[in-house]
Amino acid sequence: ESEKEVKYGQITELPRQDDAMKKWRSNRFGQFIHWGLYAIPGGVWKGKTYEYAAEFLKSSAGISTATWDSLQYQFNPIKFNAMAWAKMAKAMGVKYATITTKHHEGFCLWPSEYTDFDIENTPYGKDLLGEFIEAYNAEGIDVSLYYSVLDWHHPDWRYKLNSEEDKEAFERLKIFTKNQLLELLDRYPTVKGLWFDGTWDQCWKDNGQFSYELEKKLKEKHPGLVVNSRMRADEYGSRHFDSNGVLMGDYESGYERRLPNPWDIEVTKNDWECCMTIPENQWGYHKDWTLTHIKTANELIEMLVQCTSQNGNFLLNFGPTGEGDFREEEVKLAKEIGDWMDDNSSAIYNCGYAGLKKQGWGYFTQNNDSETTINMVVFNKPINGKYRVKLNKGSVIKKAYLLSKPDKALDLEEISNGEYFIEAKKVKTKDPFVIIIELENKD
Ligand code: JFZ
Repeated sequence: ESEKEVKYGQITELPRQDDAMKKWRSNRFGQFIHWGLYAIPGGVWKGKTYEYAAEFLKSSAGISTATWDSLQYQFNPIKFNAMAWAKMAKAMGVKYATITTKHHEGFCLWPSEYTDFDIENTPYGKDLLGEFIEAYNAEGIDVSLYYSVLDWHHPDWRYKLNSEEDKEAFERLKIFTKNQLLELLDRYPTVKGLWFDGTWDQCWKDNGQFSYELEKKLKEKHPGLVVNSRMRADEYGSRHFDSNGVLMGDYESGYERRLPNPWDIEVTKNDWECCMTIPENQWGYHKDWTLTHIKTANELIEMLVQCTSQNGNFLLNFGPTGEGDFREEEVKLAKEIGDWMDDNSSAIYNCGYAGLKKQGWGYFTQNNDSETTINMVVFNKPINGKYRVKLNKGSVIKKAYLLSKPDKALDLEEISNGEYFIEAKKVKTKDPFVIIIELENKD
């Protein structure tokens, strides 16, 4: 196959091996925060509930920009306590957080020099984003910033450029976008990454050179910066991956509310991140969570483990209320996940693909710094109480035990060369648990 010449494709050779990227990779578990004016109506407008994603209410309910924008004068999250949020995140076990600095509505959570549609011009008035970053960093949590290029508020935003006037408007929008991003990096120098969204517009796809130059500029200003593939298009309009299939940005961010096939090995070759909602499709706060299935802690933990087993990160979304606290359901899930992480996070942090064939009982993970210790995270107990493991050629199991009972060796049965049953019939827990196997090379 003939390769296309791509000028505005990948910038950094992947997978990145610098310290900032290694840290990003070792974090594995992150908290996504979607917070903006949409948290005030919470999916309900004039007594009517709109089932579609709450952060899209303006469009679902056909609300004019002027009316929507006036919500700014109601934004007053009196219950917001950045330190309490950070403590909750830390207790849940996340190592990073990504927060919406500006979603599609265009409202900015920081006092921006480039617009009045920002936190400064609300009853709250203070630099909310700054408080958030400071508190999370104080708990040892890395912060990345979500930024939507698509902007329903900005007069220069258009989906497609149909006229000279549109082109001029887009030139101004490019300057605005660049200014705001540089402003964010200037104001918040501890930021680790940028998470771009709203980049599916025709104008963005038609301007691959711009996103290329922007990625370059942002990285020059902020060494180590990690950006998602969603930021980018090449000069032919290919998104995420360039026209030759080469990943752009630093990691693949196309796994949105979905996971790869758990047996897929190709996906382990790139860095990637899955972002996930707790209900079916609500990112911003929605008042009514009875509309769809609400994922349980164990379902979410399984997603986190699966991502880890395939070298991916898991970014779990929370949608705080307009008052600035978290709904009960989110608080409870955070606690349940945190309790599990307290005992089992050694199978998550700094772990990745173990190089073994996935089995039906769950997922293998392996710490990046260990060659011989492998975690088996169990979600389905086999009826016979025996856990199948097939090793790669040349290695044998020296020992197997439960993470919770390291002193008690589990019985091993070698079925055939390199293929074993590990017996763990007496495990009573109803929650996912971890079996550790220690390997030895035969030669
Ligand atoms: C976008 C936003 O529209 C949404 O509100 C939320 O912020 C989410 C994280 O990102 O939604 C998307 C983005 C990408 C896809 C689908 C929905 N996609 O790639 O399929």
